[in-house]
Amino acid sequence: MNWAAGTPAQSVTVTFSNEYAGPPVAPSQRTAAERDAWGAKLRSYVEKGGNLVLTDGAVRNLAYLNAVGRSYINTFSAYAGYIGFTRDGSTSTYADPLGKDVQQPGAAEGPQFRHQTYEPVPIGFAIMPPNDDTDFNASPVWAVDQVEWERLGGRTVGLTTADQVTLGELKLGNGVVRLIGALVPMPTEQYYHPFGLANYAVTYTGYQTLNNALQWQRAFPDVTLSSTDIAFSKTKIVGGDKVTITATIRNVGDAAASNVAVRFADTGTQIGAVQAIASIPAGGTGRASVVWDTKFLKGDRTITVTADPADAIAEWNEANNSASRVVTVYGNKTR
Ligand SMILES: [Ca+2]
Ligand SMILES: [Ca+2]
Repeated sequence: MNWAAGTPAQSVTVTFSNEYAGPPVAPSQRTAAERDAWGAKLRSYVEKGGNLVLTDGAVRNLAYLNAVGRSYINTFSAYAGYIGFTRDGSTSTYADPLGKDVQQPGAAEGPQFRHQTYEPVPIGFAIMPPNDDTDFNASPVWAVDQVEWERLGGRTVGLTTADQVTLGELKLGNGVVRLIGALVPMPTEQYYHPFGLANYAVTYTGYQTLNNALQWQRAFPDVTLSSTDIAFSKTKIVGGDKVTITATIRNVGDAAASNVAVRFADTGTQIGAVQAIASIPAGGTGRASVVWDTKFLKGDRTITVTADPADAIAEWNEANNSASRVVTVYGNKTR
């Protein structure tokens, strides 16, 4: 007991308000150029074979990546964060890799394959107004317009309200961007939250959906050739002939190969300059050739062709990049 204090208060009144009372959020200090540089780096990461998962407000990065127009990226509020695992409202997408294992015994499913992805209250979002017990939509959702998304080649796996994609994948180069529009929104102090705020409040479906989105096997090219892919412009070569050697390089990987260097050698000595093929699509072929001057040469020669000799390209298999053929150069005493 503090005898030095004044008379204790007779009563204490504590009030809570749904109105945010803190200072206004300061505008971003980033310049448009910095934002564009950020977007270009992210896009480059994806195009080189990465998997970029964008959730909640980060879905806006689709615009910074120049992948989706900003006007097609929407935000709205729902009673709780949810995704309907469907593309058309009448069939489910549970068989899609991004919908895998969502539909489990005991996992609640609403109309149109709807599953809740996060709980609103632990992260501060109200589910009813202050003075009555009606439903109140405060939980943020970010989405891309379905018509535009699919026009751009995006795959729709989930919707939150009609035509608003909240789960999907868009291929860019060798990689993918995946969006989850309702998963881990920033907690808010805007509403009554006497028991504090959690950092996130993901449901079973939220965890499973994120787990699905994080699964990714990067694609790689694989350039290769065999001895039968090496061809000569002459069937009988006589010393002094200028022979064009053509190599067919095959990309047996699952990603395109760019700037494929090809080196030709005659029994260990490089023939001409290292050649280049601008691009070989996955499953495709490209050709490179060089002129071989056989002046002063005679007898059996081993012609070796090596794709990516300096190993500038990461591939599934680095040990299948060379092949050789032995050809005979006949003497010609009159030359
Ligand atoms: Ca290879
Ligand atoms: Ca390589």
